[in-house]
Amino acid sequence: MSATVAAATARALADAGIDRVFGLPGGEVLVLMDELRRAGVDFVLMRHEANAGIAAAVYGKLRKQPGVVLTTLGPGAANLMLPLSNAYLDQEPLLAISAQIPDDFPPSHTHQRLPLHDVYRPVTRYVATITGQTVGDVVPRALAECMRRPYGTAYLTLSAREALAPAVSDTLHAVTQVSDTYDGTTQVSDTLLGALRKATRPLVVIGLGVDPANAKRIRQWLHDWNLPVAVTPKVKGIVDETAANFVGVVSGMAADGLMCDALAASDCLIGFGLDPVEVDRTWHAELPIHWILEAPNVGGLVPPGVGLVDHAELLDALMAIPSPATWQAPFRELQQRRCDMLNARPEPSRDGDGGATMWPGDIVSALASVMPPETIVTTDVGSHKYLFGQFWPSREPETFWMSNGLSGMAYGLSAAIGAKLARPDAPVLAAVGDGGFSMNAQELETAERIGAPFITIVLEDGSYSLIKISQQGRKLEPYRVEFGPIDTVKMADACGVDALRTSDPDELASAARRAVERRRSLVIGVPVSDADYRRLF
Ligand SMILES: Cc1ncc(C[n+]2csc(CCOP(=O)(O)OP(=O)(O)O)c2C)c(N)n1
Repeated sequence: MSATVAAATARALADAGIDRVFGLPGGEVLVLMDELRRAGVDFVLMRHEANAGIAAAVYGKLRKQPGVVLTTLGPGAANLMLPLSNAYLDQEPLLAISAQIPDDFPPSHTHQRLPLHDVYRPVTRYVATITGQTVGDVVPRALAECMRRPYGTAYLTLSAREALAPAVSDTLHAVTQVSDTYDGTTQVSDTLLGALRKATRPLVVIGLGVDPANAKRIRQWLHDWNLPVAVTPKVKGIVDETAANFVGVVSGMAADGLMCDALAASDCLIGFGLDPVEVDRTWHAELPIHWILEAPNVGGLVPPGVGLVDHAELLDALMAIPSPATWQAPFRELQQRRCDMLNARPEPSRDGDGGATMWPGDIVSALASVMPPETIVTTDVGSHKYLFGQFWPSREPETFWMSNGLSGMAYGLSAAIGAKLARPDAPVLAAVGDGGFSMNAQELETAERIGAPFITIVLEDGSYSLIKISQQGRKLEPYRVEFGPIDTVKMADACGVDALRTSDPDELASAARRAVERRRSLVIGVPVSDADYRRLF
């Protein structure tokens, strides 16, 4: 007897090395869930499908395979828009599978029927229905499409009825990955050498299009040639940000004015894997950039006249020749001003209730002083993301995760769960605002239940402070950007997680150190003032 479609789907996922599927069930996916269990694929039960999709994508990207999220039809499937959009714009490999009404149900059966394929087609590169006829082809194809660079998304539906139908063949078709055609390395390195020979203020800007496997080569090349380097937020850690040649993080984080000055001051900008999907201004289209791309950028875009080049091959070729010129830290003064910003602590300020607040720079410095270099940091979206994005001193590749192509709130905590499952030995730290925390704090219970402990820092300012600051910047009336307090410590306590609140940097550092040593989850509420954030932007 041939296997059911559900069994063949589960087998295809297991055969592809998928060991965990994240999600939240409904009646229509129970058969598939059961087949996944039988195939040895764990189901990570979460509290919201959007959170499950985000955790899955981070888990997948860290494990060099697609993350998989499974939901029911209708409302569960509708909740997939955020994680699919995020993964699509942030180059994270994510396969979403949901149930759907069978195609041949009468048209009058409108209950929970949504045009899901049409809705998700624009944010995925592959959409298909799993049937007995297609299961052997569409599941491996969807997985392969997610892993084609830039990493992307796929969406499959499987009706509860079809799940029980026999699969026509258990033999799965192998899908060969589409390979990119590369330009000659020599041509690219000659052009680069020519440009660098004349440059007095070169700046290498590394972006999302680099493969973390090339981190060692990149570091070596930059070191050998003594080249100044900046990164975009999503590749923080590809170079050691405590190194002398590190200039800063470009594209919309704190100290952005300084970073834009650095870009404008450079006479030779090298966009190494630079993807404008992270850039919220237009300098990438206005300044002359030597693009060195290995794969197309999000949306399949490649700047006019630019060919693709194998980064590893190019870096090996560059390192074999001596630096074409010498540069004496041309951005030294700017680098100093960036450091000074973090330490420009004003008089201690008070929060709205007159309580003490902590200077945001001290939060970063206190945590950086105790967390080991392999710590994975995730952030949510808001002022705190700008702070950590610019100033967290990332030292190792793949240790910093934020939603930046989409910039969607409710990412940080879910991403921390995916990261901890993928890297159980690394400490994980989620930095979130009190607005974002209230969107998905319930996932703290998930983390406890599945044994994925991490530290959560909640920066409490009683507002959607980034939006408040934006209102102030446009000289608009303050309007509907402040909210009442929800007690962070009680929220954590309700989810079974230890918590404390402090405005003392030493107490913050020692609490974080203890949580790392004990391998326990801990939530730390830190009162901050949005006026302080403004000094950093
Ligand atoms: C899902 C989603 N909704 C709305 C926004 C717009 N937005 C960007 S930042 C922000 C404020 C976030 O507030 P909070 O989490 O408290 O962080 P803070 O800015 O105070 O650090 C909002 C509402 C968004 N990016 N994502």
